[in-house]
Amino acid sequence: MRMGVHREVRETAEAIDTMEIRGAAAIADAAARALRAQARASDADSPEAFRGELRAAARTLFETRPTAVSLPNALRYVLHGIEGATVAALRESVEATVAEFCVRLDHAQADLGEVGANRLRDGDVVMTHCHSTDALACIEVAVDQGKELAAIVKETRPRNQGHITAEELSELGVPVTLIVDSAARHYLNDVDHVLVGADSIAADGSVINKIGTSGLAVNARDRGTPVMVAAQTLKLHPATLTGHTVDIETRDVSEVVDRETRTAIGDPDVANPAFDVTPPRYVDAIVTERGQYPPESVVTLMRELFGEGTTRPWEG
Ligand code: RUB
Repeated sequence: MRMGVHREVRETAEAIDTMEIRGAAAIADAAARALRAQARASDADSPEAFRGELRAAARTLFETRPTAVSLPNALRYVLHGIEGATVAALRESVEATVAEFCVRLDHAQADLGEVGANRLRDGDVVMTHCHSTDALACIEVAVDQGKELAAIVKETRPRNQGHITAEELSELGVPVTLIVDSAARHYLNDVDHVLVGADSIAADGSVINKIGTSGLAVNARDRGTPVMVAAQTLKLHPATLTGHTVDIETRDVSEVVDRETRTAIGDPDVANPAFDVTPPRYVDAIVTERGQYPPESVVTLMRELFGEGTTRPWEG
């Protein structure tokens, strides 16, 4: 009997699903490494069988969370990047391709950080939403350049990823004020930049990020506070070039309210969308490792990097 999906792939998929591994960049990195685990463990006796196993592993990973396009982009990078006429050659190619992908991911974040840091001036106050390693890379570089920054950090209900952001900013020596999400507008007059990450960027420049990003951006525009989105090109969603929309994940309602409380308050319907869409007119700049872009021109970069590709990672 042939090997099915490897245990490490199933464990990674489970960890992404339960958000033990979370954030678009971390998900991409973990998915690529899981494909490598599948390749290492494979006992396939033909190149076709080997590729079939990798495709099955990719499907398992793909089916975890629908919104962060970095996941299918990572799977596509590996599945379409490997070559070899034998199982051994293919296995080696997976090793090399995954290593190359992980290095590119790190470099992209570091390069993006340099670009984003140029937008931040000494003494600036930044408001964050959720936890984004791309956004934090910009702050880290600015701090390394000797700029003194302060941060107002939204807690980001229901999962409180703002706590992770607060902790990491404190480690960088950035003074943090943690606020409840609904206090954001109250503080926007004191803020020089809203800085967020992205799970996906659509061809029209819309930014798909943690629920609450769009309301924050609209309020920031009302207050005249610039909104900067830090997103490496891995977040560009190629299927949106041909009219596809980005699926918005809805998560379990128990993240919003526990069963006991829900019953006690009259058992209302509860909804828990995890992401929302910020239209391009509310975004001032998308900062990538290739430089900063006004959202409306990100489509040029998307065409250059992805062509018109709309296939799912294991197809085409
Ligand atoms: C995470 C989130 C982050 C983006 C970007 O949501 O919305 O802003 O994924 O993160 P969740 P990064 O916690 O539901 O995964 O810049 O690290 O890729």
